[in-house]
Amino acid sequence: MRRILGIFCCLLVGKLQGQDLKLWYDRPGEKWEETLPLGNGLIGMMPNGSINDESIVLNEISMWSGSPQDANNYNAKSSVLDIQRLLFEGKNDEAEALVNKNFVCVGSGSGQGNGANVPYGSFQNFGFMNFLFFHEGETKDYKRWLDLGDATAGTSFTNNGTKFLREYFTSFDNNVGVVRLSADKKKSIEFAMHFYREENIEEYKVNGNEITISGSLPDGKGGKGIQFAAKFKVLTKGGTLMDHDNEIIVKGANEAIVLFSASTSYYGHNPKEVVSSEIKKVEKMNFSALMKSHHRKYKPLFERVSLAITDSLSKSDIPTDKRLSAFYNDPGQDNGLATLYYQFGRYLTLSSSAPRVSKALPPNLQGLWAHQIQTPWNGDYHLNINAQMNHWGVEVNNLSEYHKPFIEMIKNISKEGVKTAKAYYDAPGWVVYMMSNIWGYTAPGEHASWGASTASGWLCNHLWEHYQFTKDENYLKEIYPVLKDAAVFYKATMVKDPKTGWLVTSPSVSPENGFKLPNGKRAAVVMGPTIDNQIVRELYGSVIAANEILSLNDDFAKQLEVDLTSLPPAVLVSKSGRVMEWLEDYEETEPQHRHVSHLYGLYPANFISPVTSPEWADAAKKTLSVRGDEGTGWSRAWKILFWARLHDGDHSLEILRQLLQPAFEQSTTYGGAGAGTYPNLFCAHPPFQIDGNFGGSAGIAEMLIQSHDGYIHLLPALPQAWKDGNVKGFKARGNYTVDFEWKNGKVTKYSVIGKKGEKVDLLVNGEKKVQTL
Ligand code: FUC
Repeated sequence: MRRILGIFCCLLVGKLQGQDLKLWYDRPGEKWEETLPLGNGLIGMMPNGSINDESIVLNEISMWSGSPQDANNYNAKSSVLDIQRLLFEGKNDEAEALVNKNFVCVGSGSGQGNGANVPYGSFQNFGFMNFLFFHEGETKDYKRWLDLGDATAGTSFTNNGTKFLREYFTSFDNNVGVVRLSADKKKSIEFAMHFYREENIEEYKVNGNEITISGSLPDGKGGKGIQFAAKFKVLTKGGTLMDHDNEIIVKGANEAIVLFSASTSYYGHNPKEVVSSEIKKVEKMNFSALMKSHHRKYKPLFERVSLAITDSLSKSDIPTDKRLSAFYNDPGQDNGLATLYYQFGRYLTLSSSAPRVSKALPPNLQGLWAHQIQTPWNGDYHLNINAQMNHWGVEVNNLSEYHKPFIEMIKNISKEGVKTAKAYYDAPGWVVYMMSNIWGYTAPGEHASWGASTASGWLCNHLWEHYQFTKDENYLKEIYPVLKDAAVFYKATMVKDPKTGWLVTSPSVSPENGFKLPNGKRAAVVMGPTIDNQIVRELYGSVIAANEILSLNDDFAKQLEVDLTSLPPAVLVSKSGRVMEWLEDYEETEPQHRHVSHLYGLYPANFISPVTSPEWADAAKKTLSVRGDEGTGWSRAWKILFWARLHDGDHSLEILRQLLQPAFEQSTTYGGAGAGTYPNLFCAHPPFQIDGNFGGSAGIAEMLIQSHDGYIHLLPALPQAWKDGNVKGFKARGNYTVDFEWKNGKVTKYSVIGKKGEKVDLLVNGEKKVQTL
């Protein structure tokens, strides 16, 4: 039994009005980063809205080249003692040379981030749905848009007095993409349409109103890997339709609908059969029935949360790209853009993963959108911040089931990672290093400086957080062995630092920063970087807590309690008053490095808090002031969360401004140049990387609600510019759903939904409250 608690139980129900949910533009998209993303978690479409050359980038999330590979170096374990000895002796540069020789992966690894044609593989573009139209003369009233409220996009314009409308969506009900072309005058729809893919098409058939294609991607070992297929069907009202070469040509129609379906053999089925049956299922449905069934599935998910920040200066009436510039110049002037960006993050979560199907994949570095064959960094699952950040918002944003594909991936990785633990340490348990792919890659990367940090502990943070938010004990039972075996690995491999007696990981790195040694040389390899100390502390704590909750009486948990007393403190403060990144107070090679790994304990973990550890919180502030507000897209997003946890909403808003800095750069930079947000609101690392979108959206939620300190804190980091607002449907740890309103920076109404009879602790307007539900 659940019931509503608190004041004003009927508060805010269904209050979606006041939300700003549209991205819109007054010209077609010229670059990919101006086109608008649609996706149902399996397939994606990005129309550019061009008047005569409409090109829709097509995607399918399992479009991966490569194949399973064992990249573990089974001789690595023979070097580990030497590496550890060199680290004990302070010879980090020599240790690093040995790591690079014997403690990295074997073979081609990730292909140095260009793995499309090696076994690691690359997530890649599916192809393009290209239209040629024949509009001549004057075009006016051009507009294209993406509506987050119903997950549809559109393009409209008037050409020679006729009003044209193109509508696009990827259905949340059936696995199809739909494009409708219509006009306000009969017989006006004329176009030629074809499919294009740069490589690996084996079959391309045009038959009347259908195009079917199929092919296979390289397995990276000289053979064929994933098979893919797609089908397009053009349905017209009036006019004529014919096929010609590789095209379908429509003339003088009143309306046309193009249906598209794509799939791959990744799911264990025959993609050709599947795409045919998907099209068959919908071809008899009319457009409005298709749209209705899409809305029926999408809207309840999206509408779980509404957020409005009152704003007399909203700029929703100017195109979104121009709006971005205006916000960058004055972030206090368009609160609507902050809420739009927040909901865009939720929209991207819904569009880039499909927990409703088995073998669903979590969003990769680009969600599920790609316009290239070789995507940057293989569009993979980077695990030293990126794939994690993709999921930071899912719980608080009331999309908990969207954690599941990632959790399933973690479970699979944990099976493969048993080999890696054996190969590198001859250890029990499982480990994964800093990247993975759909093939279950777990070995370290090709180079120590970025490839030698373990991620298994950090992944367990997700397993645990999902429990924290859902309180689902059956789920906890299911993942307990995965949590435990991650701890088994760390417990078996940590060494005693001879200087301090602390138990530490070795070798490792603080992603992906380096430091200057007393001998003047530079290195990255250490024992016990702060992030590892925090992650292991957190993991041991979760195993101990899970063991207690499930009454397992597992002896191993007792052993961890003992080991916990020998771990380094979660934070060591340097002479300069900052959180130390390593056990030694080294000087960083890059003081403004984009990774701020030593503040893992501030977010996502909870060791540094202005309430429970104010000195550490001060050290975190100093750390951030030296690190600076800028950085790559995702780095800026992380800093929104850091400042929110430090209860400084104005600083969070300042970083949101930096995150929304208009970006156009497509080539890779690392230092923050060109970073920010592209016209289509995709985050610019650069290049496009979706983690910053998810992190930014999670950051906005974190400014408004927090629940990691044992109570629900409303408005923990409210910027002055966000004076009034209301929210419905945030989730808090403990499986609570929280609605509230605020005026002049003070909460005026709130309600919490939870389990009847439970007591919930709250902090509202600086006052602690205990309420019984
Ligand atoms: C990590 C980061 C980079 C980039 C890459 C995909 O290695 O350090 O900035 O985001 O992942």
